[in-house]
Amino acid sequence: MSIYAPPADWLKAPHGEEKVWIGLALVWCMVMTIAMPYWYFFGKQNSIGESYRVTPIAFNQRVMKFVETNKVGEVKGIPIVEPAPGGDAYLRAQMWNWYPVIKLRKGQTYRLHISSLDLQHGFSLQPLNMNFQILPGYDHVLTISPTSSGEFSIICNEFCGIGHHTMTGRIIVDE
Ligand SMILES: [Cu+2]
Repeated sequence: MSIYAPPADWLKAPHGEEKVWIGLALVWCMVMTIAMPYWYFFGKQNSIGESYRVTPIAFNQRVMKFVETNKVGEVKGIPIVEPAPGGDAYLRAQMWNWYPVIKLRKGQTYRLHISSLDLQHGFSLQPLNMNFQILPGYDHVLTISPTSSGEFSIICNEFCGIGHHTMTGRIIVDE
């Protein structure tokens, strides 16, 4: 409730340039509405993946087991973990790191499980521009087959607090 009533003629129908801007916005909305499914089916855009409910505690246990059984090295105290071709890999997001470093082989297929232990993070694989929302309570499963080798950086692209900018990880793809 306002302190005093607005003048009776405060609401006027759109006119002149206003109409043009509303029209442009409407046309753009329609273009984007069609473009989104188009990109999904024909544009080789991001997979929507699969997702399952999982508690942060249970997901963390799977990550630890994955690291324990598949560790092949270490970089700056973070384990490098290589899943079996065709197997499952686990990546954990939490303020403010990605754990562990995952090592894959080019041309092989893996199921990459990603979840968060605390709040929402954004998985962004560079320089490929693959982006996924990572939420606590959900196991996001991406079926991936690396098509090029090298080192790929993971950055968090959802602001997640004071250390957000330091939240980086790595995926290594061998020939
Ligand atoms: Cu984050």
